[in-house]
Amino acid sequence: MSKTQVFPEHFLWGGAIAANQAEGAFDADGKGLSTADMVPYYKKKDYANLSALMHVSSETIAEAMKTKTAVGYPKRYGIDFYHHYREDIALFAEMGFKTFRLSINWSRIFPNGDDHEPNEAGLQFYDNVFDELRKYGIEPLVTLSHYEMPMTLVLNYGGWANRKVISFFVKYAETVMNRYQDKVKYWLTFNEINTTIIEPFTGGGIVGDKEVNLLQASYQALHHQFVASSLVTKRAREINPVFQIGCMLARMIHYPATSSPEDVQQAQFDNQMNLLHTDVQARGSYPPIIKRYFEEHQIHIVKETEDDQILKKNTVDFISFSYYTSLVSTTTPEKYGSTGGNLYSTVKNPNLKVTEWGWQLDPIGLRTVLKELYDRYQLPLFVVENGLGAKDTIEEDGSIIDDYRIDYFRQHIGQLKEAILDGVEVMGYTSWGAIDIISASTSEMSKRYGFIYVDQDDEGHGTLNRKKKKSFDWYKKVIATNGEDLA
Ligand code: BGP
Repeated sequence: MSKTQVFPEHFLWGGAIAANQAEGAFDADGKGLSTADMVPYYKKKDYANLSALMHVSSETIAEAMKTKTAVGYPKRYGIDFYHHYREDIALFAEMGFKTFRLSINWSRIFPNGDDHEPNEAGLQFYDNVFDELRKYGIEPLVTLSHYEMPMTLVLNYGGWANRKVISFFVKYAETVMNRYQDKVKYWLTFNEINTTIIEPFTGGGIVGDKEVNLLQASYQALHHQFVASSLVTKRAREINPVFQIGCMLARMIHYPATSSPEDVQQAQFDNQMNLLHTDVQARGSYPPIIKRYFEEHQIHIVKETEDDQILKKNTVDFISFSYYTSLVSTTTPEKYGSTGGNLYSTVKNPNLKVTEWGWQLDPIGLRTVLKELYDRYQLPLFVVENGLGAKDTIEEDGSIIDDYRIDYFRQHIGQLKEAILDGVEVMGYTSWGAIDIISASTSEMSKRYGFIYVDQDDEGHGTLNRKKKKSFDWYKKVIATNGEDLA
């Protein structure tokens, strides 16, 4: 290592996608319908109320279950990664990716979730993808659950609120971990597991209008996911001790709106309720604060006697998280305006600019989050989502000059570097949306994240042709210099 090298020798540079936002082929080769296939494209959008955009009611589900085509359901067609993966992976390899984060779509492997046997065609697809990645020496980073729960488990069992789903998930995880044990080393259990509380249908297959007490059902579902995640961690170590298992949190760091003790206390509480998830998965037990919160909200978690031991004995090897923006806490929200921010709204931070989608731009927040997570858990960290959703335009000469995206990454990778200099152990960095894909919250295509442009509009029209943006070569250079040259 030369004296100036800040990033570790084998730092895992790369990019990320999710099956439901990229693959398409929603009903191909035996795949069943997943929760993501229920989400229609809403023409009218309130960006300050993201969960409404992801919200799915019983009526929406009934309509979607009757609809046999992909028209109007962007997550059913994605960017057709299912048929383009060789071309796309070749582009990732051209950028020099060391790793590529993707999810396995649970409903491609067990179409109904409770099937006795897995769907061989689904298993074969991911064999092909992993073989393609390894052809270029790209290490897969696999998310087992990224908002792709089989709909049968929602309709017939009530989603994750039903404890039976634990066994179905463990069986799915065992199947793929056994199948790909020589091709995949890095595994994440639940993407942004805190989504189960923020958007219960997306995160936990809970249909809001079917639940008498949605908060109770959501925390019960979350408990089952914690147990499932721990059982999968246990099985992973039995299957192949080489495996590295990580949890995955949407780290929503909250700043106090003012130095008033009330605002500081509110921010501390909001941060504790977010870090609750990594507390359980990295420390092995619920934090003390949860007892009062559950009592005050009449939440009673039904546990089996062995649950606490399962959580305690099977904690993760590393902590991964998404970081896009920082949020603000206050006891007097009416004093401030509100804006969006990955998954839910927040009050405006007057010190920060916002993206076209109202997400606050806070690169320094990434350093703050990295230092705080490392202080709290002393486990290796992995930034598995960070990126800028923006409108890209194609110039006369066909080029796409996304300097704004380069700037976003330059600043955030710069703060990642600061955190490493601060002594934080970071395994890797996978930018969100290695390639333009369907937006999770809005189902838009126009909210573009990729280094690679995909010709498709919000209504699903386009050639699907891929085209390098200016940021493609910039990121290629960052990786080639192991993070030294961010110019
Ligand atoms: C996270 C999801 C990703 C990704 C990202 C960007 O919540 O884990 O799937 O979509 O958000 O959000 P969006 O696509 O809504 O802009």
